[in-house]
Amino acid sequence: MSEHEIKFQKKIDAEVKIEPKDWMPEAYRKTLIRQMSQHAHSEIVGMLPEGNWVTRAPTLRRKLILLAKIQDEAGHGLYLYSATETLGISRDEMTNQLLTGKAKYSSIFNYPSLSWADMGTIGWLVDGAAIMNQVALQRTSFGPYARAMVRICKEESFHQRQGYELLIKMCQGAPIQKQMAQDSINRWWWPSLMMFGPHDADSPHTGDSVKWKIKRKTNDELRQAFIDATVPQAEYLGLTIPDPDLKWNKERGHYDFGPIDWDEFWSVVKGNGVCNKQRIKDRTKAYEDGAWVREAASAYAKKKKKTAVAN
Ligand code: FAQ
Repeated sequence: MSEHEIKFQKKIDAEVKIEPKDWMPEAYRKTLIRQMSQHAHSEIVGMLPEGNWVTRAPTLRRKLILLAKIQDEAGHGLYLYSATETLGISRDEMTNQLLTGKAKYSSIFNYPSLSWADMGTIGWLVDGAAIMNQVALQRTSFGPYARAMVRICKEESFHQRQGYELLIKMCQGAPIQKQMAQDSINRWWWPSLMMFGPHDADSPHTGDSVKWKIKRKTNDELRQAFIDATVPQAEYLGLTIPDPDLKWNKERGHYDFGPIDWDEFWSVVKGNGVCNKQRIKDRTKAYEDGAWVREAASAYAKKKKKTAVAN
């Protein structure tokens, strides 16, 4: 280890945040750019499954909530892209990596949103899983990432609650509404567990990320915490989690659960999920449609700079 590296690790061990201009190992910078940009991409691709239901929201109140949530996700993408730019990569480069398939985004957003109940389930399970991961990231070692997470977590917790409240209403409604909620959980449960990534033993990045305190908890620890927190919530709704092996384990003090279909996970990650192609097509269109906004903003910035110089 070089002197720089020893000093860096000491800082990490002492819980001192790393800031953009501080010395950092190249591998630390690269890991952060990879994880943070993929996180940002997930936020903006994650707007699409919910965007699908804006025009079909059943009431004005539900429509307002859904619109506010989707706008929040755009904001999360913005904080995260900005935080990632401090590591020396441009927003254009990151966008290019997303649109050309070089960068990943969360597997969960390649599943279709088929019914209104999915708007509740996405909030409850998908945002619920996201929060479990992001609460730990509030203490991540890179300052701009940790600070972005504090605000994001506050908003995510509203997202989770609005989803759960939607499902409570559906479960108290007509039998067909409760059935819709059950069908939705049947489809989203396993993909939500996959959001936490492969088992620790199969996770190439966990070792370094834990050492550098980028990750404060491992994939398996977070997945288990999510299951333990979510099962009682499903019971309260009167819904069944689609896992026959799910059982409280007294000795472990945790729920045991059945095997995750990792073939499905990797197939989706590699681009073969139901919606992968559509998601990239939609993001590409949004990027192209936004060209005039970027051009106008650059022209305005240039004009302002010129005026500032003249004064
Ligand atoms: N999907 O060695 P690990 C949200 C990849 S935000 C796709 O364990 P790592 C809000 C991984 O990138 C959701 N790929 O990797 C919202 C790596 O490939 P690479 C996003 C996945 O980074 C809600 C390879 O597998 N949250 O939902 C996935 O240490 C509703 C090996 O894996 C974040 O991004 C996956 N699920 O751990 C928005 C949180 N899992 O890069 C709208 C920040 C793993 O070498 C609506 N990220 N891979 O090519 C993290 O905490 C970590 O990056 C993990 C993965 C835990 C996701």
